[in-house]
Amino acid sequence: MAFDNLLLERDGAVAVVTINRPKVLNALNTQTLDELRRLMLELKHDDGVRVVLLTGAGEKSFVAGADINELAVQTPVSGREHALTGQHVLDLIENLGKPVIAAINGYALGGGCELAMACTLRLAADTAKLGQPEINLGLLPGYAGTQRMSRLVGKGKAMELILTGAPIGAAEALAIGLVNRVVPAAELMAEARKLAAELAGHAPIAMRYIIAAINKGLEMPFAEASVFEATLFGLVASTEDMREGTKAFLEKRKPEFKGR
Ligand code: CO8
Repeated sequence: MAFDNLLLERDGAVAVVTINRPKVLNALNTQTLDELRRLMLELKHDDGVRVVLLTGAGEKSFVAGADINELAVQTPVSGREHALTGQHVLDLIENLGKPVIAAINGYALGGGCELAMACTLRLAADTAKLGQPEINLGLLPGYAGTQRMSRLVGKGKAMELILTGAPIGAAEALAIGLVNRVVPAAELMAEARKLAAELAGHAPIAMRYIIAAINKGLEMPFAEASVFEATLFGLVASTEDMREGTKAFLEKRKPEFKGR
């Protein structure tokens, strides 16, 4: 599959995807969103890929938002379609069934912050800046950022970040739970690859069900979510990987998971 605005590198079971429009700080135009949709679908169904790492090209930016050139000429109908398309792509990433790690190498603003929030885990360079500046354009987040932000950092902080539009630094993002870890900028990709390789060694089916249990379970009443968790627990008990994991523990050796 050829892409104009994405780079793909395979590093063992890790797929490294780079959004590559550095001249516009990797802003997401319609074409890039569509390329992301197609590539993520491919990676979802590729059993050789156990973890996806997502970053932005260049030193300055992860993704500086939706492409404002397109927003400036949107109509009510195209705006709605654009928002729905973005939401669909981010849902796909959130529920890919394998961890997607965002390596936030600079600005993650607007749609870029929303994209990072749809990822399973977020590592940020200490130089990163995150925020939802849509209000400054007379807009609001349209890729479900109002919802993911409130769920990640709580309603009060979400209101503050989205109503003021003011970006925050990596240290504050860590303090409020918007990112999982902050590392020196020069070490970001090495740390992200290390985490990705660690997760790639885990049992893929168990990871898929953990992601489903948390993502889907959070949208259910607690009692139903607990039953859902128990069902996934029962399913995972049928896997070769469960037998390998428990056997390896008892034999005091490292397990080798096959995704079966
Ligand atoms: N879209 C298009 N171009 C962009 C964007 C963007 N989001 N961000 C930066 N660029 C371009 C600049 O226009 C500039 O282009 P040029 O060199 O041709 O002038 C180039 O990238 C470099 O940017 P700057 O010169 O501005 O770089 P600075 O270091 O001075 O500033 C900033 C960096 C602070 C990141 C600044 O570029 C900025 O504020 N960018 C816009 C950030 C923003 O507002 N993002 C939110 C966009 S709205 C959004 O994401 C909505 C998502 C939901 C949409 C729902 C569907 C309708």
